[in-house]
Amino acid sequence: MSSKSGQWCRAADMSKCRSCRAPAVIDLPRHNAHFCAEHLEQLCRRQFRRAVDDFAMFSHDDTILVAVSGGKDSLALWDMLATEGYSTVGLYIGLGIGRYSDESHDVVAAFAADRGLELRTVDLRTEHGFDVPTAARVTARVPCSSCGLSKRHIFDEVARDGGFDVVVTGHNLDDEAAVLFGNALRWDVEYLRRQAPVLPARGRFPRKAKPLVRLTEREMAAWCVIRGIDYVVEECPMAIGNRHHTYKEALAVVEATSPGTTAAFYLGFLDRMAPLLATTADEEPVELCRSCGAPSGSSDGVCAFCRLAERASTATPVPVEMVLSRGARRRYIEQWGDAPATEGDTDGRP
Ligand code: Q46
Ligand code: ZN
Ligand code: ZN
Repeated sequence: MSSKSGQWCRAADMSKCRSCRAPAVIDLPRHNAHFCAEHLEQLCRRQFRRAVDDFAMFSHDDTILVAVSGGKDSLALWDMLATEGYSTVGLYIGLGIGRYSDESHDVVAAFAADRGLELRTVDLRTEHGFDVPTAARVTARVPCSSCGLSKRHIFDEVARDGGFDVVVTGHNLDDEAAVLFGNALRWDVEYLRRQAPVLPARGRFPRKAKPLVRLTEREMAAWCVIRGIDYVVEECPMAIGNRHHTYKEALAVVEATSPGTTAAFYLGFLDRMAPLLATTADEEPVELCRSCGAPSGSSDGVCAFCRLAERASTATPVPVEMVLSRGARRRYIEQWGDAPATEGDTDGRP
């Protein structure tokens, strides 16, 4: 199911690279230019370095934990970091999202083995007794809610236990612009305030950084093709129909008629709005979880992840097909093959 996509290459046949006049492989309307493979790679590296430097994300002395999902962004990020000489270890979290998760793990493991990179894997079901579909059913909330909570908890825990200086994720410009759009639509000031490309370490929470914030989804897909990176093209089946998706699509409509709007929206926010929202550093919750030792911030002394694990690990495992809406399940079966017998159509998100 994984493959290198050719869809990124929509350069006009006779177009020339802006830098060297060789035949172009990609057009980038936001730069009003075409690029050959070599100069696209240079552009991506420049944007990556600029983000790392501008936001003081990390240095070559730091040990970096790279959250890898098997998608193009996180693998491109790991490739960039490794080829720029940073000290990295990959972290893959097995979320238990059916064949999508199985395939993602295989792709990440092959990427690491081919390049001699160290990969750590944490499997939710094996190590914490539950998976994302089961958590979604038990909590009766959208799957991304317990998934996000679990991923954040495990990133923090592995970084803390392993003595890593920073956790990096592959969020790109389109992702961050879509999140910003959603936060602005709700005027969620607290989320807006924390929407920074780097969050400093706070007590037992490690530093977090997003080095791809100046690069788009399409640029990252092109990077993977140029660099020979095999990645999982299919999206997480549980992403279908979520709000993040809708915001991305809305921005894509604007971007199509007015190239560069997405970058101006997000980078302008960082430049002009974020400084106005900045306040003093967040206080770390004083209470530590009595189950896992992580900062809990809750009065009963148990963190949200441990509360979730306690509930979900005693429930009967639920296969992913049973928590997808009818449309998402149809797509899942088209992409990943027929589903086992299910208990009926949930026809809607849990
Ligand atoms: S993996 Fe998890 Fe994403 Fe799938 S369930 Fe939602 S949050 S969409 S990045
Ligand atoms: Zn060129
Ligand atoms: Zn805990």
